[in-house]
Amino acid sequence: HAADAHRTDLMTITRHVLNEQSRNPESRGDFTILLSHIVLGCKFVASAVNKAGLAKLIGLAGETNGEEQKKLDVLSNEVFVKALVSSGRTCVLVSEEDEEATFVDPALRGKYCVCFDPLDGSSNIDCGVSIGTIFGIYMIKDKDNVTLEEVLQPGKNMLAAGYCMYGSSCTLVLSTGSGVNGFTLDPSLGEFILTHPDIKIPKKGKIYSVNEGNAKNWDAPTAKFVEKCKYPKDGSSPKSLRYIGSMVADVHRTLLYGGVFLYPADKKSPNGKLRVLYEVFPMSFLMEQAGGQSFTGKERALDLVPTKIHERSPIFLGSYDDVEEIKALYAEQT
Ligand code: AHM
Ligand code: MG
Repeated sequence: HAADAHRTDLMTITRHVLNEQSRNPESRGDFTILLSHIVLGCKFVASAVNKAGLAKLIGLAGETNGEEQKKLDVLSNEVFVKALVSSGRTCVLVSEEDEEATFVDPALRGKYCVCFDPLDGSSNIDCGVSIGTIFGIYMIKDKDNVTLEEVLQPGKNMLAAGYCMYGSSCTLVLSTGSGVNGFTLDPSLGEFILTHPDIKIPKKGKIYSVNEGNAKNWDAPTAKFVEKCKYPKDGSSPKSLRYIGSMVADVHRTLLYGGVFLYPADKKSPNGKLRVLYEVFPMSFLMEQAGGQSFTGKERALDLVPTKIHERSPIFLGSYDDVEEIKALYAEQT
């Protein structure tokens, strides 16, 4: 029986990625090793997030009583940096938590660059709402002579990207450039199991996701688009609004249910809020891999060439047809 096969033939994330990589005869397992260190970081954060409400009572993992509690985002960053460095497969790291890029000690260097936001959705941490980790992976040509310029590549050069959502269950969504797959953490096994193979985003969606509190500062195309969502003129039903304020959760819902997620430019923040290297690029990569689109208001998001590591960009991503509408509104304007 198919159901039996599922229950007894577990496709773990490691097995899945090994299968994918084995299609490349030059693959020597480096990527799989890197990924297993990212997965370790995600498991640690999942466990810490689960205990967060109790932390005052029992302390978070790795901390003894009396020691001052580390903030969850700081703790998560430390775990990811240490896991990535010790993997021996990275040469440079960019984290939302660290102002400067981290260049790995030459003795521990590998060929990958990882850009990540260890715990995104900071405003949701203290109230137990879903938060997540986001990561994008590049290959560096010459690990021994890597410079910051090499980190500032357009997103389309990314090798892999993913996120882990610490929600009602813990879900890791990954693309290595041949589609998108979702894995759910089985806490009793401590393994991520393939639960959402080959995710495709619906071509058109019924949901829009945006911080509407910023409406008074929006540019004309954004305002027009949201107006169309609420008062469609073509006889279709209005879209529903869903906004969590955690990019990972809002993008995850968009990926599965369809629709659009936007963090546009506004008068107060002309470049929007979200960061190119570890928020906009990985999510755009996943969207395109799932059959959707991602747009900055000017261009395909993955064509953008960042000029600094913490650069921001406006972002509109989601179902193909919905993003097409937004592109048309921006084209009209110019
Ligand atoms: P953070 O890095 O402080 O957590 O901010 C990023 C988060 C995203 O997860 C989310 O999409 C966005 O900020 C929400 O911003 P806002 O509160 O302005 O709507
Ligand atoms: Mg963030």
